[in-house]
Amino acid sequence: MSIFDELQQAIIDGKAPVAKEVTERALGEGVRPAELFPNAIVPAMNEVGRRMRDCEFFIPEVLIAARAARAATDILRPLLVGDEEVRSAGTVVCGTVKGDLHDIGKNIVAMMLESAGFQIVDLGVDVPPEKVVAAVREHGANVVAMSALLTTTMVNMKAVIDALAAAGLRDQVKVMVGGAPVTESWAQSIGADGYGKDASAAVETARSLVAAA
Ligand code: B12
Repeated sequence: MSIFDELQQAIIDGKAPVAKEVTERALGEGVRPAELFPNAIVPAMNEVGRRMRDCEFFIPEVLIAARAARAATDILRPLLVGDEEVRSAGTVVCGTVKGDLHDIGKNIVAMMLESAGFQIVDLGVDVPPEKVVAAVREHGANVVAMSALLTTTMVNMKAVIDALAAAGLRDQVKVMVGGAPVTESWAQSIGADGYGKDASAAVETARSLVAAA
């Protein structure tokens, strides 16, 4: 079993101490922090999602798996900053939309953006549009990055865009969206400036949006 498989299995099994130990061992063996996301953490949560959909897992198992994923990401977060050349690429206000409590993907995106040199203002989960508007104003953000994992909360991305327009800020800030149910065509239909299917794409999108501004 590779070290990636070991971490993946620890997360699926919800074993936070094992996830922590395997993550530390992987780093000790010279694995780069960013490699653990596509090779272990993201596939593990995808498998958890499949089991949830197929009724093999219920909320408690999912929460325990999420906690194990967190044990790994907590170790990786400080290491990612500075993984790439440190520079101020821009300021990103990020959050999960109102009504939605999923934050694993959003946190990974925030970490990868941070490691790519962006300043991050993370508003957390269940974020109302007014809070995004206030944060954009306060921090002079270049980009807003919104996450949604529920088909029922995706519409709240449009509410954020509308609130930015109503506040007269829409021309000053680019909006990118993502999350499992979000697609490129959805992003276009709500008037977002960009979409990313995963955290690496989020970094590429944020860079191109800032460059085009
Ligand atoms: C973990 C989880 C939970 C945990 C969340 C814990 C946490 N702290 O996040 C808990 C148990 C709390 C939970 C609750 C619920 N969940 Co849930 N959950 C999941 C699960 C299994 C995994 C999500 C996840 O973390 N994926 C891993 C991450 C890494 O992937 P990701 O979020 O997609 O993020 C990546 C990309 O999308 C992208 N990305 C993400 N955000 C952004 C933002 C930007 C700007 C960009 C560019 C890119 C980007 O980059 C990320 C990294 O690569 C999914 C199944 C799935 N496969 O999605 C269901 C799922 C999302 N949940 C679902 C449901 C129904 C619920 C509940 C309603 C269940 C209930 N009956 O109570 C509640 C809703 C609570 C609420 N109000 O939000 C459904 C949604 C169905 C739908 N069509 O809307 C899913 C799809 C499961 C299913 N198959 O039925 N859930």
